Amino acid sequence: MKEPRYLVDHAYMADPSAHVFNGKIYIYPSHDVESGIPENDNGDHFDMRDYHVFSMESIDGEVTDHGKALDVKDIPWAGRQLWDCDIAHKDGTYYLYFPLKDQTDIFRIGVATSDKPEGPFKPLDAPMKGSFSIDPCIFEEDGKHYMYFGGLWGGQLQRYRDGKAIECGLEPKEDEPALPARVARLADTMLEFAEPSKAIVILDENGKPLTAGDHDRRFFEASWMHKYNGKYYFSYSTGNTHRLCYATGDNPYGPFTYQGVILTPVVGWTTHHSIIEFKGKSYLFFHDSVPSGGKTWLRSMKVVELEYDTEGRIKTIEGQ
Ligand code: FUB
Repeated sequence: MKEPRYLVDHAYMADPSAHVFNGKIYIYPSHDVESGIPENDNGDHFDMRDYHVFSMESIDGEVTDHGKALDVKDIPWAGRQLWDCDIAHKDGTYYLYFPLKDQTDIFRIGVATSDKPEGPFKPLDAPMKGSFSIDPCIFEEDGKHYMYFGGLWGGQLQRYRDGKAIECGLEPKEDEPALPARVARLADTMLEFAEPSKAIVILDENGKPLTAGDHDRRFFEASWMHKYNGKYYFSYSTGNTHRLCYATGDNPYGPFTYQGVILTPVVGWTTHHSIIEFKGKSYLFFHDSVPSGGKTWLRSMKVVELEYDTEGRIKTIEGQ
């Protein structure tokens, strides 16, 4: 499968988090809707209200929409905006992790559970203690689960330093180290963090942290973690320069060294992805705004094969 393929055409779905459960691919996207809210840097126009889960038995086969899996109306602490979610499976229970603004308009990360990968999911009464910002991504290794998260601007990451809320809420100066994504191991219950979150530091070719002014390479949002040939690949969006980039390291916490671009800018402002291996090949799930005629808040999910060179470098895919 060398050409990208749109996965569904009956609804706008973005930020696809793909996983393999029971031999099938399950996809957990954001469900884009026309909210009528004008576009702004705060992302108010991304006013999503529910999640659907999709599955497919083969990469080029039929895609099943399992219907509504969670509705914002059923989340007791909900304010607004269900953004990019992700899933984990442990001991027969599926845990859906989702960012949502609470009733004071602060993004927190919530959890909902189900005994089936397609849901429906039942939300807990409160968000995860100590959670903040957006875009949770779960990586599992040796029975341990790690959550990567964070996103700038509308994702509110600039309001925190070292995991604590700060008064000024501004990004660092251009020549200072960039604000990193965060990672924390999950507790055995899967419902809380087992430790304070740590910074995901991305180093340049000289071993120095990428700076906040390095907009072409620094982390913005959309964390994803996968492993290939024993190396840890942390991938992410650069936001306002619209690239998906990656950095590699030798353990889940990093540090990671910047490697390059996975996907050049797509049509639309945001770019967001997941990477899985299925039946011996690797795939990039992502989105663009081509079917909506370029509306950044109405995105459609796609998949394409992802390839490595002999040294484990990801071959850059053209977004348009
Ligand atoms: O879908 C809403 C937000 O847009 C996501 O949380 C970000 O990663 C960006 O794709």
